[in-house]
Amino acid sequence: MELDEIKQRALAHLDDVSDLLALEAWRVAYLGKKSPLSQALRSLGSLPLEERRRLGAQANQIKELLEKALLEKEAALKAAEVAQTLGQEGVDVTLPGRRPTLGRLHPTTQMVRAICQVFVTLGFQVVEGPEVEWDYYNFEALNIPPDHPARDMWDTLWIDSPERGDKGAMLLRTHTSPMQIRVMERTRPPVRVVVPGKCYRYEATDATHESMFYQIEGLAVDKGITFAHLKGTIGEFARRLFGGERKIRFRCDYFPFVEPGVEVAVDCFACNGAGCRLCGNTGWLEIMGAGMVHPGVLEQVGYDPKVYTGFAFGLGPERVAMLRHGIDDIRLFYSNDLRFLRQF
Ligand code: YSA
Repeated sequence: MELDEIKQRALAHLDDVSDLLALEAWRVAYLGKKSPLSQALRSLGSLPLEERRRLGAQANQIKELLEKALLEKEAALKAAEVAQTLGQEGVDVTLPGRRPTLGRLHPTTQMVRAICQVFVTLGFQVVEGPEVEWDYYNFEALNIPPDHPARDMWDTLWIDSPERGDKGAMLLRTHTSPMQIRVMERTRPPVRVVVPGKCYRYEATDATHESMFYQIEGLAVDKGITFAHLKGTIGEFARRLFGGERKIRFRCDYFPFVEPGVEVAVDCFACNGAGCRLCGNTGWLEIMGAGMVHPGVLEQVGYDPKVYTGFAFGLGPERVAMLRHGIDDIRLFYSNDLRFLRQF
């Protein structure tokens, strides 16, 4: 077969090739060892020199051309195959992308972080502690011995544990105050910590009570700490969280681990103290319990109460978030209703 004829046939046949399998057959037929082109190249040796040169150059040119045509055809067939697969799967690459769903922090977490951040700027460290506690830390070391009537203030979930040791029974902590003891046991003054964390109480839920909720504890102990430091710190905290003009009210309250003990309220930021729905027409919003650390508590951890004094406080971040956002039922925080959670 003439070289030119080989070229014409190969190119004509390549036009009819419609898949990769047929393309491989074409390659074997026109570029393989037994192809007319390879045979022609092999037979060149028997020709006179002049003719060998001319036909050799022509045969190599045709080989290069066919190899190039093979690569182009292969690329075209592969592209067509991809396009067909996408078409079968119904992928329309011209559609706009789907927006990924972004998560967000739970409103309680946002509130806990905002409150801790204020105290961090006031020089407090953030520490965390166990939710499963010993009676000793939750009650005894906080001046609440067994059978003390003050235990009724905290309806407790007890844990049936074989381990008892010298720290008494195991329980789910009812407040974050046990961390006051744990922190003082392992540090020497000065102490300045805030402790966020979950607490548990065996109580019926209602619009302002959950059986699992958060508290943030604060503790400052050093030489010369007075009630004025407590007032100044809480006042600054309230102004930073609720706005610059807030007034603070302290009224006597009872907690066995402080002396004196107080309940702290800020004037209502919604009505500026005039009285409204948010503050129940009192003009005040209660935000925490607080007081000067009881000398008995200091003695319990080996601090000399004649040398060191301190203040402590405990607040509920859900209640603060309720005040801030006008939420009227604490149960909304933990009932996993996305319509509620997506608002924050
Ligand atoms: C008091 C004096 C201190 O020197 C230090 C801490 C304290 C607070 C004390 N440990 C305590 O637990 N007091 S408390 O029982 O009144 O709770 C404090 C706050 O926790 C409440 O003001 C409220 O915001 C929140 N809280 C209590 N029980 C709750 C609750 N939040 C939701 N559901 C409940 N069941």
